[in-house]
Amino acid sequence: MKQLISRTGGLLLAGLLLAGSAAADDGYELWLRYNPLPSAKATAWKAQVKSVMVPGSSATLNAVRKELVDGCSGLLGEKVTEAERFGDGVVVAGTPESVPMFSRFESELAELGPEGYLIRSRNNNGRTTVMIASQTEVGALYGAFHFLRLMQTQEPGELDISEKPQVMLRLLNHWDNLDGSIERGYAGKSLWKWEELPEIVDPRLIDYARANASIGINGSVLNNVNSKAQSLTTEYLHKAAAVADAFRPYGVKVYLSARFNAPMELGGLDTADPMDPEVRAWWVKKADEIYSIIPDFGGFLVKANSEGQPGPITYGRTHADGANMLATALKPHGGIVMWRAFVYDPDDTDRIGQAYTAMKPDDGRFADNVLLQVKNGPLDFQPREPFSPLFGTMPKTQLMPELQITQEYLGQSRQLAYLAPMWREFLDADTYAKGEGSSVSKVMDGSLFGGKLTGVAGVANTGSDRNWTGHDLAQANWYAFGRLAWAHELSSEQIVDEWIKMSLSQTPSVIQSISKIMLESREAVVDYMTPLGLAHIMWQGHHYGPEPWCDTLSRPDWNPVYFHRADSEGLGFDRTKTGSAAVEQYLGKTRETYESLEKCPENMLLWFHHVPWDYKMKSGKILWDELCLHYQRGVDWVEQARKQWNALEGSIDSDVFSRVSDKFAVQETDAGRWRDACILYFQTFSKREIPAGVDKPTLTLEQIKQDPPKEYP
Ligand code: GCV
Repeated sequence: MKQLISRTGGLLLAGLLLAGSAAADDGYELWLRYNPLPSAKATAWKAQVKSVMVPGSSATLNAVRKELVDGCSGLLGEKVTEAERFGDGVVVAGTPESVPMFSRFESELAELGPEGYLIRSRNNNGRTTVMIASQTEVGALYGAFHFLRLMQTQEPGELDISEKPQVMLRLLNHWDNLDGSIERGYAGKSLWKWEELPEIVDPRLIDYARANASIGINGSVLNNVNSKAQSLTTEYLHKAAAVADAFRPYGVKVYLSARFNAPMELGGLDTADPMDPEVRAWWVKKADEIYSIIPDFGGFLVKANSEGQPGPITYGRTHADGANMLATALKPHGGIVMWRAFVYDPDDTDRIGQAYTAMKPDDGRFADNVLLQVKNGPLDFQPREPFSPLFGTMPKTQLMPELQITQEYLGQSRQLAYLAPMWREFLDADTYAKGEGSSVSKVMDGSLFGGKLTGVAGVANTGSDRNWTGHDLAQANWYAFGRLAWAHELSSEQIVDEWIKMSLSQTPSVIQSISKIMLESREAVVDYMTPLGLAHIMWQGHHYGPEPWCDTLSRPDWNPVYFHRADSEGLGFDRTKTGSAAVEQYLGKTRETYESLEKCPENMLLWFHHVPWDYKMKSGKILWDELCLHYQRGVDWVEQARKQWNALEGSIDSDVFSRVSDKFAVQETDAGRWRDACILYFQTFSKREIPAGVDKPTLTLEQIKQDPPKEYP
């Protein structure tokens, strides 16, 4: 049932009318539910919002008008009309072209740029008006969404807001395959039904674009980075064009992952060498074709010479050679290349150091329409990693962080992990590239090193599940990615507070309770999966559940034993001078801190050091005991969080409540399994008793090994 029912009293009838029926809340509407506000808040906003005026008839302006009318009507619990003229209680939105009186803002709007906007309220003798203005229609749409967010998160008052995004390219990366499956997707099938396109365009694509616009996401890479050349055929370009048409009114551009050897697979050439004139000509022709079909195509994302993907190294060329060849083809059309730094070579000494070794020599060699897309950490989206040393060490290259919204290594869509705190940790990390205060966020927004292009990518957690993200609370991660991409200084607390108010409840005690659970959730996952800097000990292949004992994969650097290095002496990977020396890729104080066993933050300890089992930790306990207690703490947290969630029954929508409650039951069992498996396995090396305060495993290690965790779904 819609949450409005009991707690909003007088609004019940209006709410039901607006909702159409008392349908179950299936999570489809995300943070755009626009459920009626509590009556006191609604009454206060009604003084400021009586009608909406959005002159013009373009697809984007129609979307602005619809959003404001539907949103205000839903929130205020009564139909908000469209105004013909500007006057008391009118919310007017548009550009200086569509709303001539906005020409007075022209110089301010010019400073805010094409995506920026301002929101102003004016009070004349008790008559209030709200103006939402931007240079562009899409900017006005962003402003409209901001205003609706304000209505849900604040009390009415004077508005004087000027906003512009801190990063230019705010993209989702979809690892969607052409057969509808999604690599590392845990929420159903791909949203793009390639077999039906271009004739049939699922209306859901419009809802997807609208949700993205509401948080400022302005681009989508439609296909997996493990790409098929087929996506670049004329047939598939027309399909992508239909998707681009659906997204365009919402300011979401379409990009494609490009397979580097497409000139061979599609063009029949016998090489993909980026210096070969025929190869170069093939890409120029392909780019021309793409832009004739999708005039505002964004560009290519490329995974090259990584995990079996073709690339320029095969031909004795560099990554920059490969990227620049594609960049040259796209340049006349305004397109860009996002070249991934996720490369590693089995022959190297330490997998985490390899992106640096491969990419650093190319610093300053990439064309100005290339961004190097770098995962947040040097390994692979682990529950906790230090930041990649490439941030800070490639000052002459435009760097674009790649974050993973889908929870490949964090419990997938079965477990709660609110990721904003993890991303905050990354964005706030100090690279020391120009002394103290050289944070990763300053590399990302271009303020540290300059650069014409800035961007950030998030590997999407969306799919065809009715609630989009599998776990209802994982919607908050999609939301948080967009909000941080737009304004990277936002706190995890503010983002979750907004999301809860827009998605679940306006009741302070409920908000507080859910917010606490969500804010703590990622650290709990770290505790019961990979505490103290452990990494990559998940089950092989699907990466769900523990398999620290795994040593059978064909490449050593795919095996958990490669990463944790447990032996009779201790645990952890020595990355100091006495080990792989990968710590030397960091700069200044960061390097000094990580390098020193004493100074290294304990939450990264085993990432950088091989630590004796009886090493005294800050708590005074030895490493072994501390490790076991972290595992226990994670499990205890899940038990508590589950209870706290279950106590919310009746305070939030009953369907959302039950779905999340079911997920917590799974999380509790699986967290216990993580604890037992890891403690029993590491005990075979430490040869020590499980300390007091830690539950004794009920199964043996052999029994656990015989029962692999189930792959999604
Ligand atoms: C798309 C990890 C994942 C792969 C993914 C790869 C990448 O290895 O397990 O599924 O491939 O990263 O980011 O390219």
